[in-house]
Amino acid sequence: MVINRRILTLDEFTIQQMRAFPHATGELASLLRDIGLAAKRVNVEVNKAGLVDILGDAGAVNVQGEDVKKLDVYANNQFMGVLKHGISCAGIGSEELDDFIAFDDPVSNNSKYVCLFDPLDGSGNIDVNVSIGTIFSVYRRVSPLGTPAVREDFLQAGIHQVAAGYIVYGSSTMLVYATRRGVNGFTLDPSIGEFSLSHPDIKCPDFGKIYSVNHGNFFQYEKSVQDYIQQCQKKNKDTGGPYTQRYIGSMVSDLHRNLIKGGIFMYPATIDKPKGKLRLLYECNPFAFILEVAGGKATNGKQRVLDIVPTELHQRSPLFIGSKGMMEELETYLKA
Ligand code: AHM
Ligand code: MG
Repeated sequence: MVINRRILTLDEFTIQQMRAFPHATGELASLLRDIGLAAKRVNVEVNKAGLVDILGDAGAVNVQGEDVKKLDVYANNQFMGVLKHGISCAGIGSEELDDFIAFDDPVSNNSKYVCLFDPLDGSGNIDVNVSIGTIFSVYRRVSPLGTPAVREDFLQAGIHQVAAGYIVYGSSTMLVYATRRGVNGFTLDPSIGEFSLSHPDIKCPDFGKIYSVNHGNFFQYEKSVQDYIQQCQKKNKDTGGPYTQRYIGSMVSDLHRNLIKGGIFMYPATIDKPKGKLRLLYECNPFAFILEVAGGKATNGKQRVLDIVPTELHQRSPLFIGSKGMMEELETYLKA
């Protein structure tokens, strides 16, 4: 059997990254390894979702009044479990939990990071075999080492993220993560059960041809957003329009595609949801960080997403995110 030693696994890559930082403690590498492990476990369950009695609602309603799917609960427990038993995370916040959890044991209290995640985003799509994903973000805690994590550790502006990433359970399973140094994508190689570096140093093209938005809500959007959407549909030799509309309804898949191919994704405020639908801490901030590191932009329509100082864990925000050139075009409409 020929082993391709040029392809690095996730662990090899994160350890190699540490070589550039002689003072690195390895905590972030260890945290990413824990997340990779939980992702592999969730992947196994997602793949057999059609076979076992794991489909359907778990019978509970989460803090945001939405049905909780069984796989959401499973994924939440997996990510929480690896982080709790690891050595790098002082506590977590999750879309599926009412409040943050400080792990509060001697090792966790001496860990410098906290982690926020949406364990299974797009879970309304599970029953119909459409790609879903996990989103995570990592912050350095602001509370003193040696003490349990506190709310302020989680309520930091997105600009303070140390790392952010996602796992897309798609036609193949991929883990993509960003640090300030770059965005890298790893595809799960089922033959060895390892995430292997397949998409090094991802850059989001400045322009693309895709716009992603829920058209069903069109008449609920502000006029400026409606005008921009109509512009996307018009012939325009300067922008390359008309653009192509692609909307899976699974943010991780929609944004993964647009990150690679170039494009713009919008979840604007609507009359029914004046604050938007997506959660600032679990969905908007991690993707805003990833896209910005990759060369793109993200705003809530008024300000840069990463500058928003959150006041609540489950806060929602409108989101406009994507290729830099397309975002600048959109901004001319939003300003008008
Ligand atoms: P969820 O966290 O409950 O799964 O909801 C988030 C999802 C995103 O993945 C997706 O972009 C959006 O909801 C789709 O919402 P809509 O069906 O309103 O267009
Ligand atoms: Mg979600």
